[in-house]
Amino acid sequence: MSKVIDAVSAFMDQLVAKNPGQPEFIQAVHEVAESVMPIVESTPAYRKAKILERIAEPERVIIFRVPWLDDRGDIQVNRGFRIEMNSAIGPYKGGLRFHPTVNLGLLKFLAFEQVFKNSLTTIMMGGGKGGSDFDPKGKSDNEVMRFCQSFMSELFRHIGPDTDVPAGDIGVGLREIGFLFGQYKRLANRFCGVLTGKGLESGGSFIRLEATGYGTTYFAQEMLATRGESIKGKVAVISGSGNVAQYTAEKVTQLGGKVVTLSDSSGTIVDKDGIDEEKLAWVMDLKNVRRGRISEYCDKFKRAEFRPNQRPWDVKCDIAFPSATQNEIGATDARTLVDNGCVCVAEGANMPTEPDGIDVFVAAKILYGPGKAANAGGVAVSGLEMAQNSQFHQWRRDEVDTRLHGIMRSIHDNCVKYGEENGFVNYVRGANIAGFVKVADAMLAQGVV
Ligand code: NDP
Ligand code: 2IT
Repeated sequence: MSKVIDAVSAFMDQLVAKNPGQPEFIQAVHEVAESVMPIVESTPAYRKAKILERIAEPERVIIFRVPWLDDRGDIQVNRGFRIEMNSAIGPYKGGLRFHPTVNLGLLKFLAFEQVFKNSLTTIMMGGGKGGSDFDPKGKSDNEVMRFCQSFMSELFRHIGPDTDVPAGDIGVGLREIGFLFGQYKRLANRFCGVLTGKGLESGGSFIRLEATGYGTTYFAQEMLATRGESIKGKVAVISGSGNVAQYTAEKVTQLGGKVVTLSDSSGTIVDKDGIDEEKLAWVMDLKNVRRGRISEYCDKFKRAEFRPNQRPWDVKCDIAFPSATQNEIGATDARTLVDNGCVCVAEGANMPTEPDGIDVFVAAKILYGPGKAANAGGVAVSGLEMAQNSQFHQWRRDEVDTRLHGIMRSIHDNCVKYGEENGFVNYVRGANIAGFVKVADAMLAQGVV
């Protein structure tokens, strides 16, 4: 065991020295390295081929200037990125994030996570991520369009349906993908599956909009089933109020659970009566059409309470669905959740729990589904969208939903296969090992590239 610990720390020392100022990337790699090092150490071929060292180094990073004109006619300058992390098992695949906090290290963490997540889906997709420090909040539709057109004017030469296929993430939804696709098509003179998450009328797939939230809920269902439990009658807290949060709330409610919170970066709304279908429809209009703030919920639904600058983790629940952003659950929050009786955490967001928080969940032996397994439904349906686009054919809604459900079950089975230890499933280890082995074997087969 101490040999493995030494190997992890030697590997991490090199990684830290090579990647200064990238704390999220270091955090994400450390978690995977801890899980897979026993396998790397006991597989001479992996060690000799420097699989771990290569997997932590992006194949290619593209950084570019994105100038655009705001509504006053002033010039704005943002920075664009695309991290092409790993193409061993398929074309680079992963979302674009538009948020002021975006930088190289943040996107490298997301691209790194994406490699293992995509591997878990069983679809042929490598890992990538991109985005910009552009903030769509408070911008007009025309400003967002001009930004997207400028962003794509550079990105288009690097992507393609068999090369690199971006999609949405924080700040990039249907509207942005529409503008990005329009500009790609104009520049490349090709209608193809170069982006996923497109509108249904532009070659998108049924269920892609819902996929991450639905998939995370299906994953929670699978975890609960291992203990003879279900979502019916359970109280759920959800953070965020964007795409993932909304469709998690929808599916949890459909399955008989009661959702009592949503949040955004300004605070949390608590509705002890439950955010039912009707209230959720109002939230979707608020967030997706009127682009308002979640606090407005309490002006409309008077029995609900707004807690400014707070996260939902101290609200008593059975299940938690962190669905906003990275590092939103610390050790104290994790302890509060466990102490209040939370039995299941399914991560819709990427890396929402800090390492100390994960330790709390694992030590308490609750059902803890890490993002790269639990939220893989989004990219899985992106993979299905690519398959449909390559056939110029659209599958039915129920057909895609059935496939999504099947994929989430198989990811869960794989986590159990690799993560079971003395009757307890460590989903972190399970997801990391299952995701890693497939990519590592493909890299071995492809030689030193
Ligand atoms: P959206 O942009 O639709 O929504 C993001 C939500 O999270 C908003 O409510 C936003 O609040 C909140 N949020 C964002 N940043 C912060 C922050 N720094 N602090 C507090 N709240 C914040 O994004 P998505 O729903 O698509 O993404 C949510 C999470 O899910 C991300 O971690 C993303 O990587 C992950 N994910 C998304 C997938 C997808 O298909 N879209 C697939 C898999 C994972 P505010 O409006 O105030 O910023
Ligand atoms: O983090 C993610 O998996 C996503 N944002 C979705 C990626 C995709 O290509 O659909």
